[in-house]
Amino acid sequence: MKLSHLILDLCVKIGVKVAVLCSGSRNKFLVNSLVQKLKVVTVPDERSAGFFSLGINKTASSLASLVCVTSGTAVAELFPSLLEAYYSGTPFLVLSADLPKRFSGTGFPQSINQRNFFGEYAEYSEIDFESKENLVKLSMLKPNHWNIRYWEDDIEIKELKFELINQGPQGEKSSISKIKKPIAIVSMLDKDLINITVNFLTKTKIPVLVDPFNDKELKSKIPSELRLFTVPDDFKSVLRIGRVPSLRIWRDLFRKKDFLKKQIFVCSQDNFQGGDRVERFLSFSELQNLEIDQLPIISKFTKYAIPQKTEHAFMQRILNNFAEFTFFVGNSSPAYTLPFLNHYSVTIFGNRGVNGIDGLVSTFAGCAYNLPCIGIVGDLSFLYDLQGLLLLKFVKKPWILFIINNGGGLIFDYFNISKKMNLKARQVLVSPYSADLSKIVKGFGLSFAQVDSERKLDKIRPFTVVEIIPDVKITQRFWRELDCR
Ligand SMILES: Cc1ncc(C[n+]2csc(CCOP(=O)(O)OP(=O)(O)O)c2C)c(N)n1
Repeated sequence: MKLSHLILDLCVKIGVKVAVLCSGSRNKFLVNSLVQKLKVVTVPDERSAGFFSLGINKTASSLASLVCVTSGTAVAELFPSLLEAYYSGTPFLVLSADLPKRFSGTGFPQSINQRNFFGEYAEYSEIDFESKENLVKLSMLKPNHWNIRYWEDDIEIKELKFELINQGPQGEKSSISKIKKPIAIVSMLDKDLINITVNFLTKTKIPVLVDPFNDKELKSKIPSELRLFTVPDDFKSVLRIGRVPSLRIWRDLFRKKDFLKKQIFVCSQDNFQGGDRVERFLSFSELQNLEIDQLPIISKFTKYAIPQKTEHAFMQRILNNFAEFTFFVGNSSPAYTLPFLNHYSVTIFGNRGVNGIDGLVSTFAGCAYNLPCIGIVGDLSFLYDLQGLLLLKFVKKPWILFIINNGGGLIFDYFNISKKMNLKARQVLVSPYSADLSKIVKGFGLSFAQVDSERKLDKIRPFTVVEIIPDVKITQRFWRELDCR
């Protein structure tokens, strides 16, 4: 059988359904085969393609798609999305075409050294038409890079050996039976861990900070009387359950001087500590027998009214109006705003592995390719990833993309901390720009709308890119009232 057919048959066998393709001359044999076996989405920019595939796999919770690229810088362009996949535990597979080994490092046109290109961030397999034995490895714990060496032609090959790796290094485990005055922070969990976690929290009544980037099944099952909105003063330990929290509160804990005295326990499906302290890892089965020594007092949460025309007000209205959709919320202000909203009845995805503002439109398009989806991103994030608009053309499921246009990276000027910066620094930090978002969107052949009041959101229908114009001054005042950094 031809090498490329063997590879693609294997991809189908492991559950891949979609190929996100960035064409080139060197990967043409793979293309020849993948068009026969998978649904194909094409985009010229590999960076965007990687994020699109990430979005598909994120919402599918499986390796539902792969990215196929040619050689050279094409491979390097995948680094950002691959890093995000690594840190967020999202399945990911790169098929790259390469030259015979003897060309590596010679400076031959459109070639780089692709061997183990992603280093520790990917499981590397080399498939070489000149080799008698080719072993393909698939890790369920980190991204996968299959580098395929061709020369002039696809070749006949008898077999590809395959190995599944699903046992990774485990974090330091210790048997703990009791924890003192804990608060819990619950972040993204795999589906099969939701009930264990909810039962544990309900039984032990530990007050819990719920990360908004979570499945609605988990969020809605956590009893509302246990939900924390701020951190109480009298806790002695933190039990972090799920992936590394995206909540700002998690980062801020490490800035508190007395936090050094607190104990941190981690119960997660991955092995990331999520901070600079030595932590103890618990398994989900250990959770069942954990005894709690006193609970902290749940701090009274003063209910605040969200002022109109703030980014918070727009986002709350979107969450309410489109509750039957899945959400993809971008990094920076949109992600920071979520914990201050009522987000408990919707599933929210994000790129919270490395919190980049790159690739957000493409990831959103990937999410929407799988599920009806609402996206909310900042204006700089939007401009960063215009290729994502090309991908939205492939999306048949209903989607709406909201861009919060506050005139740049306003996150750097919203919080109290910006008062410490001089005026010139504050001006350049926000990266001022001039661009007409309406013309950009229409140029891609997509419908566009602009809203400057929450009420106007009620008229918005799917398949539209919507520019939101919040009141920046009121939003800034509100952030500062909330006493955010
Ligand atoms: C790839 C990448 N580059 C730079 C940053 C640093 N960064 C964080 S937030 C931000 C500004 C984002 O602006 P925008 O998308 O408009 O959001 P908002 O102003 O609403 O917060 C930048 C540049 C980042 N997170 N990721």
